[in-house]
Amino acid sequence: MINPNDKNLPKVDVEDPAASEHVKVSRRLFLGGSAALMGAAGTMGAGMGGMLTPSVAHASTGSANVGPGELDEYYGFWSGGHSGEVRILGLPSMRELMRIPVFNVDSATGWGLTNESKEVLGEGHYLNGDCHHPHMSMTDGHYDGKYVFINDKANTRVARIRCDIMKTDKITTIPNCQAIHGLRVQKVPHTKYVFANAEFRIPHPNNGLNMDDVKGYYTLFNGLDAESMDVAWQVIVDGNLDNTDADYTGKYAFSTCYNSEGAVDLAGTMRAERDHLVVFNIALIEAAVKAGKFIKLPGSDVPVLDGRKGSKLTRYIPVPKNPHGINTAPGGKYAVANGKLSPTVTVFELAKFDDLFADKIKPRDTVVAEVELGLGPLHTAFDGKGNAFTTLFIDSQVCKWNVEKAIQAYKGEQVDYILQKLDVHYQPGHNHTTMGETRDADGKYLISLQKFSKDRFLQCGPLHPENDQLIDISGDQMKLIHDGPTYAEPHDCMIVHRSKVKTRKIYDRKDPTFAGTVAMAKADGVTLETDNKVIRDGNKVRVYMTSIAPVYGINEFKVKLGDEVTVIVTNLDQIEDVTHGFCMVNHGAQMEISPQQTASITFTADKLGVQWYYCNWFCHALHMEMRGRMLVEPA
Ligand code: CUK
Ligand code: CUA
Ligand code: CA
Repeated sequence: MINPNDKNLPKVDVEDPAASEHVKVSRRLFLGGSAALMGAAGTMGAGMGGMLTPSVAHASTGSANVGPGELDEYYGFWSGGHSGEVRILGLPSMRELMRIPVFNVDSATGWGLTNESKEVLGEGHYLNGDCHHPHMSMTDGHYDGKYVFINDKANTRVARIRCDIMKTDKITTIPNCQAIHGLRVQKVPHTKYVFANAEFRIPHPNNGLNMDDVKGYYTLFNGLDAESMDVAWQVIVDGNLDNTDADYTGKYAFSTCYNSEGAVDLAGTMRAERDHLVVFNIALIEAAVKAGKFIKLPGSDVPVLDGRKGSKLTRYIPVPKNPHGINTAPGGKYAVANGKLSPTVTVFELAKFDDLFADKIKPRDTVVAEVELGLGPLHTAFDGKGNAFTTLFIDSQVCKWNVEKAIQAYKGEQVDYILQKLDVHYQPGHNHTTMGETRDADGKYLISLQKFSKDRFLQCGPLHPENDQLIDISGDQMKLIHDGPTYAEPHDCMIVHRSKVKTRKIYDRKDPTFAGTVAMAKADGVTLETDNKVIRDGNKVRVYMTSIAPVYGINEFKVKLGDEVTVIVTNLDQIEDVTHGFCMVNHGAQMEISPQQTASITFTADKLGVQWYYCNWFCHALHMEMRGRMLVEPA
């Protein structure tokens, strides 16, 4: 029997600057060492030990080809749509690198099953989610690699993903409203706030007594504190809210509204020729909160401010017609609202917002262009060179246009502001350029996310994947270079240069994601890194075990029928990529334990007799043998 705490087992210090070299060496050590210890030849040894450090993809564009073993230049963070998760793709290869469970339940990692993830999700959490807008925290308009935030339209939540481990660490349910849709971050001076639109108007209080008073319904714009993830304030608005973005001064956020009519049926939402953009003045909102000029709605302590028409905190700019996306250009000079039912985009000059709030100009005076692009403009991305790329949903095209030329044309000059239209397949929604929502827009690639793939892929039954197309925009002409099927309507994504993302190779033993479990162990007198112990506490049994490839520290443990069993596994392996699992057969319990991580799962021992558990993440030549028995005796 191996002692998992044997000091002779290979170790590697990952904090060492030469860690990658160490990891390579330790991989060989690990396999050689384990084989020697077990007296058995590791069949996967040659493969893993022979792994070379991948070379870096050359920076040229024009092809999605990234050779075997080469690394992509960009991380793409993809909303998983109504799968409720976030996915990481490599660009330009479009290879799926990782899935991050957020609002969903994930069998592979145990997200939604482990005690640590349940703490993030909250007790009695929903099993579904609907993600649309992943956005990374920023400092001075640059991605800072700290967090990715994502909305859940389905259950009115906002989640945060920690980018050092790529796991969800906070989820906040937004009170007093329904369906969080548009989400963006404050770009400057840093992401103090996450801005989140609640889409659907509801009665207040929503107690079933005033449902016919449709005019009295309203919804709220939300500012979340990015660090605490508490809702800092809410602003009541006229109409509903669709998408949002922020400027590059930190002063303003703005949201589109498609239902200024306040309708509750489809025809009603299309009645007016113009809806609006609501502009929020962050400093005035903060001052009003500080001055106590707010109300509280039943059900939360969050300060609620009145930002309806006539309020000092907001301005309403009329925009045609059921506008959808709102996108700030990388220079920070302009923002573009996308007309959806109008073939136009509306360009706002953001510097004019100061005068607008000073009542020196009228709302429409902030509009410097309103030009036709084609049918169904939904979202716009930028190349950082003055060009914009707008998806035309109905035309199934991306339209490349020049912002300054559009402004000249709007003034009446004879200029062609449309530079190119490229067919995409089919019906695009969001699009996104490399680094395009930051100051670092580099104009290399554009992603266009299509809602329909129709005939682009082998058919897999009536349900089709979406089609995410990669377009090279580095030259004068857009060039389509890759079709990427995705599952469950991603809506939106963002593309981050890999230099901005620094992930941990293994867990820090002090990681807050399992701090609660560490505290529980301490109360039980257990040291997770060394002890293998079973603690009985009435009919609750806590089984603390270590794991190191290919053994658990506990080979068998006894419980009584009906006991509530919590298994806590601490993975002592220090070798990158050696993740263990824990699965209790026939108990619906399964989880991931990555190197140096602690994870725990609770289930009822509701079956008599021998109940096997096993490691379900392939970790070693003797992975199949990594298992043990729970012996369940009659109560
Ligand atoms: S939305 Cu889906 S295409 Cu939810 Cu950002 Cu525009
Ligand atoms: Cu441990 Cu598989
Ligand atoms: Ca409307």
